[in-house]
Amino acid sequence: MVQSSLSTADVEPSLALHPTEILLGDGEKIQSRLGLSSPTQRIADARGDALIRVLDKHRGERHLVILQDFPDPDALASAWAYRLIAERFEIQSDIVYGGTLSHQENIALVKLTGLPVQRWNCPTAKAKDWSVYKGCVLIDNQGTTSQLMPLVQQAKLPILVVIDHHSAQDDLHAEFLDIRTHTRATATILTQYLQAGLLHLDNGTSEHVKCATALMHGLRSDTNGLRQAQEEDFLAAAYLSRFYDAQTLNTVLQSTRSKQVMDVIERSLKNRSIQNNVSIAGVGFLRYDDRDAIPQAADFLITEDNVHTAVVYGIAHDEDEELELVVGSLRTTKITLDPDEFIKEAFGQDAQGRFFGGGRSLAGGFEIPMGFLSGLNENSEYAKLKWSVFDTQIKQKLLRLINPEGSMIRTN
Ligand SMILES: [Mn+2]
Repeated sequence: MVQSSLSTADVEPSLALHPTEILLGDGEKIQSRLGLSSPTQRIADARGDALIRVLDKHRGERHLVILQDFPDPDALASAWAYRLIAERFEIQSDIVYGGTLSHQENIALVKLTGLPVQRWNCPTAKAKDWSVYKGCVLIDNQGTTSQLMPLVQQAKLPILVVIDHHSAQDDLHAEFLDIRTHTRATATILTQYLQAGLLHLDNGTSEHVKCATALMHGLRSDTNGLRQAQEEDFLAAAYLSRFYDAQTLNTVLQSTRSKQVMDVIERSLKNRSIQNNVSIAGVGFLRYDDRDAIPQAADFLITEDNVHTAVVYGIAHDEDEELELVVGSLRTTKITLDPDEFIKEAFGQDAQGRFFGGGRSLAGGFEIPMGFLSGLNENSEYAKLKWSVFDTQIKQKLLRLINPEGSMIRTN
């Protein structure tokens, strides 16, 4: 496919002279709609122009696009759309994640669309030649949920672009930041960039159709099947509907749950306790690769009558890397509950002042490293003891917020 590149040399003068039109390198013009449209659209267009300038500055380079360790459809799709946009500036982007692709829907999405993403677990990442990269890009995260970030710092890779909708983290410096905490999905933000003309989707290009399908899936999945979508998400979905492949999306959505996920859901049902409309369930130990079962269990628990918030957590252990940590997920339908604040307030910060988790609208997650207490679970008495300590402590911390009067729980 021949596609000429965008150039800010062409963009800037035309921006100044004719605010409604941006001329591209291939002689094509984008309607920037500055001045014509709603304030929201004008902001989106101005952001698109700013992104063009940053990409132009890094023309010809190779970048690392880092996703959270357990990438969700929103992250995967948005990174792909970003990569296609950056390609127009001859920028090569390698999309990587440090953990596992464990949710069967995500595995199906990647397989069916050929989504270009690579798993870089710690040994793989350490063996890579980092000198080929001139910078890194964070999509649908701000670096706090990736175990690759210490390696990024070690390699002294500058953060060039951040596009995200999670609550803003302090201490984040990048050449281009687009963090919209009120936007439901990063896929919506990327779709707005496409609509602003940063890349013209074409029905005849299979990669475009597949990327549009992934974006539609990402957008749906972060808005609970569009039930929590806002106007901008519907507008983005309407635009994607011209390009996406409904049949592929259907196949992705029909993927079944693995036995491990069913088992975790079963344990969460059995162990749940409900107070003040909040359902809390500890599920004990699970394999690191099955970590995605936890948000799925939370999704399930929240469907119970009179439950507006569900928190599910367990101890995930990775035998290969001797890694052990408490992972948890929060889901809520209560619009006045801010998952980010809730998780930060419940669990506080570690010795370095970093929070154990955070969130976005209606969902959040947390991870607590077990450090010295990691491993040696062959001794089942010890494993039981360890679980009961963490289980009790997490419940106490959650209940302090949910039920401020009687927060000390009985052990039974
Ligand atoms: Mn997202």
